Amino acid sequence: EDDDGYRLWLRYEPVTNAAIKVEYLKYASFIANTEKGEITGSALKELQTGLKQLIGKRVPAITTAGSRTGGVVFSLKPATGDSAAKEGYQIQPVSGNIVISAQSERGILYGTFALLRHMQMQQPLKNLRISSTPKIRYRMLNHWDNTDGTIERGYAGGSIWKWYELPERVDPRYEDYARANASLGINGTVLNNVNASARFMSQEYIGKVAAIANVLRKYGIKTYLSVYFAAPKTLGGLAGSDPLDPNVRAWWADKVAEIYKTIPDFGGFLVKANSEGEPGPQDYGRTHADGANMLAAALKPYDGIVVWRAFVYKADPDADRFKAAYEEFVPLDGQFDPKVIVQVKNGPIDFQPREPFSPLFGNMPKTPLGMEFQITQEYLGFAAHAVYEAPLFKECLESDTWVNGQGSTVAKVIDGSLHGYERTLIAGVANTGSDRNWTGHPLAQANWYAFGRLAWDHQLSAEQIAAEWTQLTLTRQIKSREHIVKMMLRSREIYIGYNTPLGLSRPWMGVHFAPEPWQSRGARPDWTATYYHRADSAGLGFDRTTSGSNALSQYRPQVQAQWNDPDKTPLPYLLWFHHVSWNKKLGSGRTLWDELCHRLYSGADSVSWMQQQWELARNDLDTRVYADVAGRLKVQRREAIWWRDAWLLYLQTFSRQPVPASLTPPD
Ligand code: GCW
Repeated sequence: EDDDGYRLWLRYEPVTNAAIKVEYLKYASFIANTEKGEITGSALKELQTGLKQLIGKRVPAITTAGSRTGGVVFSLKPATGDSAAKEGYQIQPVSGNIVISAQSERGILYGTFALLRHMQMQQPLKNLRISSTPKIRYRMLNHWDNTDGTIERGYAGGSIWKWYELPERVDPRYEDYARANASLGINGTVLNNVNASARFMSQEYIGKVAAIANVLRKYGIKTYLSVYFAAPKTLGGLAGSDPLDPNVRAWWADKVAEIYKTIPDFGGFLVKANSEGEPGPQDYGRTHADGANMLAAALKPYDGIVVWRAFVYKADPDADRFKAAYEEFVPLDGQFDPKVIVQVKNGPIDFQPREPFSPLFGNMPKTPLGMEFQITQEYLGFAAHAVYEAPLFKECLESDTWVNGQGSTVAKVIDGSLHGYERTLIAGVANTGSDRNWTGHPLAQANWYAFGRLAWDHQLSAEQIAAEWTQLTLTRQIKSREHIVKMMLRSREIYIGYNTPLGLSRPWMGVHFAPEPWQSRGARPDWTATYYHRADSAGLGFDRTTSGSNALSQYRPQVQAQWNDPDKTPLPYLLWFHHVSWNKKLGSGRTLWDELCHRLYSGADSVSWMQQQWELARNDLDTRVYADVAGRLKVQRREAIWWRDAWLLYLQTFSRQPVPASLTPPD
């Protein structure tokens, strides 16, 4: 059996429950597909593949069911609703058949994957009634992949895009990538890094991109590109790239026309501008809105959109980076073209293990704001540590911004229900690479899965998704599944425990893996660790109240009230907002120093607990997957201790206190 993880959650293992198999066979005489479209063709192919493996039967395709019963029927209805209704699907038994109905081919495809998911979990079909529509319109992956095959912040090998052999050779893996995404409802993908090479705008690369787009299209996925803002100058040979210069505007209009001639359903552009040294409109004294609107104008004749990132901050030692995106973007609210979506990272700093939600959410009512989550584990232990991210995603989505009173959650901002955004978006920075199992760490597949499931329906729970994924991917045995799900659900909190407890942030520089909290203010102060955690002899943490940077003022009063009093701030957020003295008694009854020691120790110790959970599931796991994860957990255990000790030895130089004896029993 091919259990190297390549098949992800689409393994279609034979159904073992005899009664269920009998029931499934009752609906396996035919698949009726009246449509001749490419996407329903993919749905048909997937269903045939799935059923062959699940129940061992090759199910013939027919064009219409007529009066026949005992099959699966694709029923495409006229499109009447909005875009969400168009992508949704219904599945139900109707006079002896299972009918998948939808208003678009995509809906049929998503319904087919939902049916297959149901069958992989050996659920009965009798009384099956599923009706589902996506809550967010653009559900995308962002790849940070480069032309040379490397991936920025990628930990699962090189890029799956083989630029050097495209467009002539099209790797079959692109189709499996598309299947996996479509099975979750992901409908867009940005192929290249936001630190973009201008080469992607060259005729040569547009041809390569088109070859990939031809594959993704069959699975309802649109292709997008990141753009290098200065391309008119560097590639086009113009004097500059000023967004208000008519020559520059004409260059982009021509470029867009060229792209659409080759890729008629091109999705649009993703832009990182005036951020971390990337060029942008500010180089010409223009605003983010000027830059975004210029690209929107070029895209005007087409369906494509502009996704403009709000990840900006300046090298100012006196500024608080926390406040930067809000300060630059809120004043521009109302100035963006309707084709523009502003994409905001979940937190105000940078994908830390725990951040408060970005204060931009809720504060740009006239501009659709999209969510950017990072699936790849840049700050979560790469592919060495097991961290299940759904709790992180959910924590942000469920945060209450209070902008329109209680219940104004971040989820309601990005799904458009709070401000009536017409275009809504959620993006995940991909964790996929050329490793045979796609994500390096076998359990990191669950993060790709969880992102996709939440992009479709942010109301699903982290637990439900973990249980589903484990069952589809690792084992159907309930006991073992429970051990794994328990371990997944606690994994992020455990990581935070030994890595960034109590609201610490950015204890790393460089590659973002090793503990380096001692990195002090250097040439670029905001690229040193001490800028963030502010350890000194008095205490630890960043004061963001009125006595400090007052970043809290960017939130509504009710949110401020949760975080502005150090005595009331929930401990997980404490050091995000307060500089706390070492001996201050916290709500836990311990001093700050003792609490830190406690959390660092229990975090590191809990990795052993994770190892135990994994051992308890061993008998129901594939031997290779078992061994792979067991090995990585050993690495994680060693590195958790390394993190703990690095923090403690460093902070001790300020606190001048011992680690409580209860934590370090003599051996
Ligand atoms: O977290 C930082 C990363 C950079 C990344 C940047 C961004 C793509 O360290 O590698 O660049 O964020 O999101 O633009």
